[in-house]
Amino acid sequence: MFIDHAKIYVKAGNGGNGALSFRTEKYVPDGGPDGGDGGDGGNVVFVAASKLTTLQSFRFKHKFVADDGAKGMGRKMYGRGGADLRIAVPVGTIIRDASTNKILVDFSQDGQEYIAVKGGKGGAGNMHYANSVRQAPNFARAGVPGEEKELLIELKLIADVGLVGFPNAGKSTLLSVMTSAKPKIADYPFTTLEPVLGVVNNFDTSFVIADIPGIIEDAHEGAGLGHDFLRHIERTRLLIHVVDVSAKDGRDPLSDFNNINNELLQFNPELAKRPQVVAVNKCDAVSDEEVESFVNEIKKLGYEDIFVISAASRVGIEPLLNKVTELVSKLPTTVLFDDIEEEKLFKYVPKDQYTIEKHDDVFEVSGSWVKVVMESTNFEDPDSISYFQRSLVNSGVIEALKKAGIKEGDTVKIADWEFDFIE
Ligand SMILES: Nc1nc2c(ncn2[C@@H]2O[C@H](COP(=O)(O)OP(=O)(O)OP(=O)(O)O)[C@@H](O)[C@H]2O)c(=O)[nH]1
Ligand SMILES: [Mg+2]
Repeated sequence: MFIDHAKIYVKAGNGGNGALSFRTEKYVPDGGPDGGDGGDGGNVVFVAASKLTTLQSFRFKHKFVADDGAKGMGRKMYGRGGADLRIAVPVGTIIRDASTNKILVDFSQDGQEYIAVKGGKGGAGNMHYANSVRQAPNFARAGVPGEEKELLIELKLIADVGLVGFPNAGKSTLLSVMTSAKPKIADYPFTTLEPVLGVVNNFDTSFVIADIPGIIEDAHEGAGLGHDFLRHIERTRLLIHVVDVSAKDGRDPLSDFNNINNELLQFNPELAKRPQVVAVNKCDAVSDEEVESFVNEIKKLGYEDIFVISAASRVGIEPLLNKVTELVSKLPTTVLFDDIEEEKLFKYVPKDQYTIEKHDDVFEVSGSWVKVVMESTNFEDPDSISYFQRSLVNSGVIEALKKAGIKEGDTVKIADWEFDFIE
C-alpha cells in the first residue's frame, strides 16, 4: 500500500474518423461529397493542486483514458472533439516515463499543467478531397490514435512550515497538538534528534510541518547538534519560531530569540528572510506582565504575527493554527527544482540506516531509524500512515526491498507492524 509511488497507464483519445458521404437531396441526383471531419481526441493533462497532499487517488485506479473524438458525419458535420482528461496531483509530484525513467515534469507550482499524452487528430471527411478531376472522392481519412504511455508518479516530501527554537522550547509539544504526529517530548534539551513531520488538516487546507532539533548559539560552528538539519526546512514557506517565555533555566527569552535568528542568518540568509510567526510558549509558567513585556520587545523588532500559547495545555493553539493556515495558503512554494537531482530531494531518514532480513515471505526491516519513523506515525490516521509510507519510499527502503526480491503480496515487518507489500 505504498501509494506515494504509483505506476499508471495513460491514453489520449483517438481522433474520430472523417465521414464518407455524398449529398442526397430530392431533385439533386448526384450530390457532391459532404463527409465532415472527425473530432480530435482528448489529451491527458496533469494539473498540480496545492490542496492535495497524497497520491491517494492512484491507489485503486491505474488506467486513465481520455475521450475519443466523435466521427464526422454527412452534411459537412464535424465530429465533436473528445474532452481532455484532467488529473489532479499534489504540488511536489514528479512524473517519469516508466520505460526510460526520465523525469517528464516536476510540479512545483499550484495550477501548473502538463500534457502527458496528446489526443489523435480527427480524420478529414471526403468533402475535402473533391477537385475538378475527382468529383466523387470515395475515401475519407481515419482518425489518428491517441498517444499512450506508462508513467511513474512520485511524491516528494516537502515541509511547508518549519518549527525553529531553542532546545526544550516546546517545538515537539506544539507539533503534537497541531498534528497527529507523536514526536518524543521530554524535559531536557535535544530530545528531538531527527526531523519529524506532521500533517495539519485545517478547514480544507492541509500542509506539512517539520519539527527539527533545537538550535543553540554558535550552531553554525557546530555547537549543540550543529545546524545541518536546517536544510530540512530550507524550502518551507514560513517558520514558526517557538520561544520559551518562562526562562526557567535562567535564560533570557529575548536573547534566545535573537540568537536563533542569527543562526538562521548564518546558515542561509534566505531562511532568515522567511516569514516568521512567533509562538510565545509556556505562558502558563510566568506572569502575564512578563509575557506582555516580552511580546512588546518582539513587536519592537518588527514582528507582527505573535501568539501567546501554552502548547502543553493547548492554550492559544487555534488562533495560531488559523494564522499559519492562512499564510500557508497565500504564500508561494519556495520549492523550485530547476535541475532535479535525487540528493536534493527531502530525505526523511538517511539511507543505509536499516537492514532487511528475509524469512520465508516476510521481509523484516530493522534499524535505528525505525524508532524515529514509528514515533512520528499515528497508525490510526490515514494522513500519518501515508507519510510513513512516503518516508519508506524516500529513505530507499522500498527500493531495497525490491532488490531483496519482494513480490506483491509478501509481508513487510517493521517493529511490531506487518504490512502487505502492494505497489
Ligand atoms: N509549562 C509548560 N511546559 C511546556 C509547554 N510546552 C512544552 N513544555 C514542556 O517543555 C519540555 C520540552 O518540550 P519539547 O516539546 O520536547 O521541546 P522541544 O523544543 O521539542 O525540545 P528539543 O527537541 O530538545 O529541542 C517538555 O517537558 C514539555 O512538557 C508549555 O506550554 N508549558
Ligand atoms: Mg523536540
